[in-house]
Amino acid sequence: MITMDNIIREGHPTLRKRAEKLTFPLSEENQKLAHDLMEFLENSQDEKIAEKYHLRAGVGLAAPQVDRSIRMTAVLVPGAEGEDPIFKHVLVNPTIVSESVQKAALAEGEGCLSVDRDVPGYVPRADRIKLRWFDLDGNEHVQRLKDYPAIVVQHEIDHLNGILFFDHVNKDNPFSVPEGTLILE
Ligand code: 4LI
Ligand code: NI
Repeated sequence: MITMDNIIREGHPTLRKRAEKLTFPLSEENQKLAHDLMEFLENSQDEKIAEKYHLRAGVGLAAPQVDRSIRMTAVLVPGAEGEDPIFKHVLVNPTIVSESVQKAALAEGEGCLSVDRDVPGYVPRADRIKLRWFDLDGNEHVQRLKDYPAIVVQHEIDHLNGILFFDHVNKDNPFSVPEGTLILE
């Protein structure tokens, strides 16, 4: 299983590389990675397991964060207690087909499992995206996302392009955002 020891941190060169596209069929190794990335998110969101293994909770984990420079990321946005997840997929070769002009940012800012410090500030992103990706079997999916799930997916796709969330924070005034940006509580 993936633990925090397997997650590389800010300063590691892999986090700044553009990750490679995958081809199908996926290798056994990459299928296992997909499973392990999602298992980490499930474990990290389970209070008991997270405490036992010292896992920090996350809703997204991208392959480059475990030093695998390939275009794969797991996303697990939980639903309300006892409800199904809002978005739970391993995305292979994800692309944003189109995005809204409307921007949005999380009120509390963003965190990242590869960043061991608090970086305050708004991270302005598209509020709505049309996402295209491939599943592990090579089937294509297209889905529209908005608000929190859209922000998480953009954060994860950034990892595939060597971008970290604080690259988007305004250096002079971290809490200034483009006019009309929605602040998501
Ligand atoms: C426990 C169990 C407050 C502070 C609120 C925790 C289950 C921050 C928010 C979680 C913040 C779960 C999250 C992200 C933020 C903050 C990620 C807690 C895990 C909230 C996910 C990728 C940015 C994603 C909303 C500096 C590791 N996640 N909170 N940002 N949650 N979580 N990001 N922001 N302020 N990061 O971090 O997975 S997109 Cl689900
Ligand atoms: Ni991250």
